Amino acid sequence: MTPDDPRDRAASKLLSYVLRHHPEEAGVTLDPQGWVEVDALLAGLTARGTVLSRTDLDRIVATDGKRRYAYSEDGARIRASQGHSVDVDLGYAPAVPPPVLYHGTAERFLASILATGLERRARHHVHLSAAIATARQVGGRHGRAVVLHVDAARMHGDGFAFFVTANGVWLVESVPPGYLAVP
Ligand code: HQG
Repeated sequence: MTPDDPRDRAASKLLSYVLRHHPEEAGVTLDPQGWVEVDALLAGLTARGTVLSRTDLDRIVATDGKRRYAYSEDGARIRASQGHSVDVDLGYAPAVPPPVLYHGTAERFLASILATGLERRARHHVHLSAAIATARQVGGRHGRAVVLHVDAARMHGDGFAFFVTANGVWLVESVPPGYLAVP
């Protein structure tokens, strides 16, 4: 979370929680593509004790380091660009991935990953990064980071569908062990 203000950071965490996992906690529902009316969201958060104005929300959306949230074209709705556990279809079109993508994880997960491949766990997809540095940061959230190299070119050739989110995260259903390398 990159907003400078600690209150913005806390609000951004709450937004992720609501928009990806528990919209009911703010008294709102997501439409099938994950969108929620901004006015309803702000009213729901306020009722729950987090008073957030449209100006606050605009600032959080604009300063989030991973560009986690996106407004609809008319600015009336908002959604998380990725990371949901609730059932939404974000409508991303399949895309041709770069030849190599990276996945950061914790060292202690490595043996299991090399045995069964990367699984999506609680999320809709396995998340991959185009940049090693990003993958290392993602891995560091779980422990001592290790970066796996994913042979995306071969996976794509073998028929795996890849998607890229509005904030540049690459998504794929799973990565079988044969496409993984630990440098
Ligand atoms: C691991 C953040 C054992 C996987 C980041 C990961 C990302 C396995 C953990 C986004 C496994 C799941 C996603 C297997 C996968 N055996 N462990 N077979 N398969 N794992 O948090 O990729 O801040 O659901 O390596 O920047 O860490 O939310 O996924 O360590 O883009 O916007 O299971 O979350 O973005 O952890 O992170 P997560 P992730 P946000």
